[in-house]
Amino acid sequence: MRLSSSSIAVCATVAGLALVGPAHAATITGTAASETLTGTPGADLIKAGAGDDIVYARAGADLVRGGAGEDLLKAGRGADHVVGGAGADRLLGQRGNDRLDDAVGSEVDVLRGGAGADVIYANYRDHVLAGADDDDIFVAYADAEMTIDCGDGFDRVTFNEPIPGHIELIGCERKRIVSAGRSASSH
Ligand SMILES: [Ca+2]
Ligand SMILES: [Ca+2]
Ligand SMILES: [Ca+2]
Repeated sequence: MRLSSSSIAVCATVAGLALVGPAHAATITGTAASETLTGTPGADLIKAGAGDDIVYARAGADLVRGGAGEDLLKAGRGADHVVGGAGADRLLGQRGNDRLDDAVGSEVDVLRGGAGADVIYANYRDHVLAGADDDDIFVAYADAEMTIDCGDGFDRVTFNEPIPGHIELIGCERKRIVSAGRSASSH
């Protein structure tokens, strides 16, 4: 997509009126079909919609929403926010301090933070690979065969229920359990 100065001005004006959030370099909205969407070097808002989509957000602090379907979401450089939505998704934060969200549904998602201090929300049997640097991982309702590889750095994992015995934790420096009315920590 080619960016014109007028499209940037329109986006900035809308964001200014709403007084929320940054202006987006581009807003890219997919269809219900499976498709490949590519962002700009700036901070984009990309909504893939239904279908099994592939998204390349490229550089910039992007917000990527996979929607329904089994999506592959590659956030590129920059501090990105990636939301998988329904379906067994693969979320790749890549470089930058990213936030990866896929703690919905019972599909097996793969969340890979990459370089940078990432914040990752997962659940069920998801596979989390936090990567380098200090990461924060939040787990809602872990189930059998969940694996969390915290990688390098001082990483913290917070569970909102007791950790099932069969969950695999690799290189996670701090584990914290927060359940209704009480909390416990281990190092
Ligand atoms: Ca789509
Ligand atoms: Ca971008
Ligand atoms: Ca999805």
